[in-house]
Amino acid sequence: SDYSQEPPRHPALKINAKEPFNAEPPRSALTASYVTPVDFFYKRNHGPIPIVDDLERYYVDICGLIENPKKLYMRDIWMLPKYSVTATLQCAGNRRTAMSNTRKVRGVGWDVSALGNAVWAGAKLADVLELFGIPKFTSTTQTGGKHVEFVSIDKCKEENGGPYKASIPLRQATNPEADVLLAYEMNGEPLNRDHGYPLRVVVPGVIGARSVKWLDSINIIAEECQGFFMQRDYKMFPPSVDWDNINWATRKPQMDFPVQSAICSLEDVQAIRPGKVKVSGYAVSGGGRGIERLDVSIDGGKTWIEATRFQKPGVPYVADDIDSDKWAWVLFEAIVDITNGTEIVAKAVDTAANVQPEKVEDIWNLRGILNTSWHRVQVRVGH
Ligand code: MTE
Ligand code: MO
Repeated sequence: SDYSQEPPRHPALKINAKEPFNAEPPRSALTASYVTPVDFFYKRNHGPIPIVDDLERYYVDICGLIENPKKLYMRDIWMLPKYSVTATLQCAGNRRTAMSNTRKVRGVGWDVSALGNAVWAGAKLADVLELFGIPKFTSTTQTGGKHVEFVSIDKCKEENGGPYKASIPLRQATNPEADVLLAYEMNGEPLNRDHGYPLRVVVPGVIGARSVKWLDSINIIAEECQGFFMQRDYKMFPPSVDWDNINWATRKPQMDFPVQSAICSLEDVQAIRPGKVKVSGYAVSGGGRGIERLDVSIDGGKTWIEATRFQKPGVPYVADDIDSDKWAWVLFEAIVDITNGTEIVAKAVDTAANVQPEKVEDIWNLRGILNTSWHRVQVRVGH
């Protein structure tokens, strides 16, 4: 593969793998703002970054089980109503390094910053599909059935040099409320190359792997996508399954993200001065569920206090409120008094009362995905 034409990247990013390029921002930079600057947004790739240089000639093939397969040009997409959706994208491998530290897993190592919150803008996939005669979802018209496959331009070794691909159920794709976008903007600017220029899918509330970048075609299919990243990766297995007894067919591709949080104001082992310490970070859940509560402990999880939560400065965050961004993370903050070395812990509760699991061992899986265990940091006090 050819990595000679990669785009420039911010030098502050921590590089977890160089080719393909995988990098995340430092913790402190991650939660400095509600909307993550593009430069500091994690970059997760499986091959070289493709180059699309002629926007006039770029198109997406709409094909598969439809009456009139056709090319969709950028000008067709620009003609559709433009929607802005503030959504957090999180890699299923976020916090993998911590899972691997208890028992080795396979995959790129990530600290707690393999996620970011952006304002994505573009056309709704439901509007695009309607152009091709596929009606919008209403709860009585469709159950189960077909899938919508997204195929990229890039080439990756897991697909034997073929493109990255993934699918979502047609029900979700045609439901305007699911806010699935064909996005051409990120934070008010055209997408940059790293994040999918000129067009990517954004599937809010779902693991990042389904938000296919550099879109080449949209395929309406009868069964879910049979690609590597759907069938032999990004599936959650129990701790008893290892590489010698794995049967990929027994599990579904992971879609919604479970409830997650992490402390970003402190490193995993942090030296501090005694006194007031700021404990801040992010909390986010999948499926459009809000964050009901964020608990902080300064005694390793014996006792807890509630942190304050916010999205926009000055606007009180109310989980699942009409004015909150349902697909976006919530930032949290608690000021605590620390006199001696201890373990500080964060755990979130979403609006379905899902709680992060206490121990990473209980959710250990061979691919090291969905490490949503309580986030713990050790503080050492120096006088
Ligand atoms: N799309 C393509 N075409 N190729 C990829 O390697 N990686 C996926 C997804 N879409 C990927 C892709 C994964 S695993 C994640 S987590 C997100 O893109 C990362 O998006 P980002 O790099 O914009 O943060
Ligand atoms: Mo990912």
